[in-house]
Amino acid sequence: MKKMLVTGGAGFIGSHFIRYMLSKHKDLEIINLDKLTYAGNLENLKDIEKDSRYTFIQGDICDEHRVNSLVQNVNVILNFAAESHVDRSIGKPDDFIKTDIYGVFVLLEASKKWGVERFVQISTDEVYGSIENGYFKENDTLMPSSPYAASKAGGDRLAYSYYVTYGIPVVIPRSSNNFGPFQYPEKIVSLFITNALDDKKLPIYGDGGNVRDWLFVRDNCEAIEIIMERGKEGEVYNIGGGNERTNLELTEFILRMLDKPLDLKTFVEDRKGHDRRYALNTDKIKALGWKPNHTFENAMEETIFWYQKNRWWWERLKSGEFLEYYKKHYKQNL
Ligand code: NAD
Ligand code: TDX
Repeated sequence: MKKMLVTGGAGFIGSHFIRYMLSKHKDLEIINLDKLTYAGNLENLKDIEKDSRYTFIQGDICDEHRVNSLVQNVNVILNFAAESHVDRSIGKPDDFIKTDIYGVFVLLEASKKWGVERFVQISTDEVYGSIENGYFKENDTLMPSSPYAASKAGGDRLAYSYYVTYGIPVVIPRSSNNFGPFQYPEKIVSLFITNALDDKKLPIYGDGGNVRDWLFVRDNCEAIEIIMERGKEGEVYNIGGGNERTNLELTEFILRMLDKPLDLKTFVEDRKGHDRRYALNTDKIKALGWKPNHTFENAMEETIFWYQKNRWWWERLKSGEFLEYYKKHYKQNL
């Protein structure tokens, strides 16, 4: 029986990955180690919390003792745990450096001590920085432009160095922007859908011409599994949905789908160091047999429908800590 340690499994992508793996494989045990920061939410996994193959442990990936006690009993590690929001990293980078770099170091050291069959370090397209034209390939130069992206680049390359130096069987998926159910409502898709549902303004940074390549979260989970199973040790794999949209196009798409007035959109001060465009060449992961199974339109429709039907999930999150952060972050009164 395969035993996996999934870190950050109470967050957005990690929770989808755990659900996906448990539904696909019978002979699997998953331990979810999550600190439960503001972004960690056990309600994301309510449907599987009683599954005997699943164990949740609250803890920090920077905690060497906790990590070692778990790593000695697993075959595979998937590190999803991270501080993940660019805007928060601009305001206060401290926790990004701790979790996204030092936390990776603690996990790698434990892997070196106890041995693992696979170490999957979840990275991001943001490590490349911005590209005006063309597509980034896996061996292109990394030019991260936010403290978030730089800390992720640190974790990504640290994992690689443990492959080169100590032979740790590392693989590194770098995916584009994910969207789907259970995404903390601070990221553009979940924030804008939930704001629109409440007839609140949708704050577009700058001129709205920044481009992101949208990937449905379940397609990402399938790609991560393929990379874990078939990826070559020490290698990076880009994962992109092939759905480039400007933020303005995305915003208007959401408003139209919800039959809401287009004047809910409002232009606000630009993000500092705002990357103009992310775009990935995905030939390498496609050569492993992956392709996205969802169209942008169908996946977005499913996502919007989910937020419409699950107010219980996001209404609580948009009060308390979120409201404080939101008021501080947006100088404009939206
Ligand atoms: P998220 O913010 O929704 O979840 C992060 C999870 O990590 C939370 O459950 C949080 O409690 C946990 N966590 C944070 N610090 C921790 C620590 N020190 N120890 C243990 N747990 C900790 O993030 P997400 O959007 O699900 O992203 C997951 C991973 O995928 C991250 O590594 C992120 O960099 C990467 N990624 C995300 C996207 C995206 O579009 N969301 C795209 C590419 C890559
Ligand atoms: O209110 C907003 N208004 C706005 O115009 C927010 C929250 C965002 N934006 C813009 C900024 C970006 O151009 O929308 C775009 C997407 O922003 P985010 O949802 O914050 O995502 P991004 O910064 O692109 O990073 C995401 O994708 C890569 C994830 O948060 C990262 O964890 C991942 O690595």
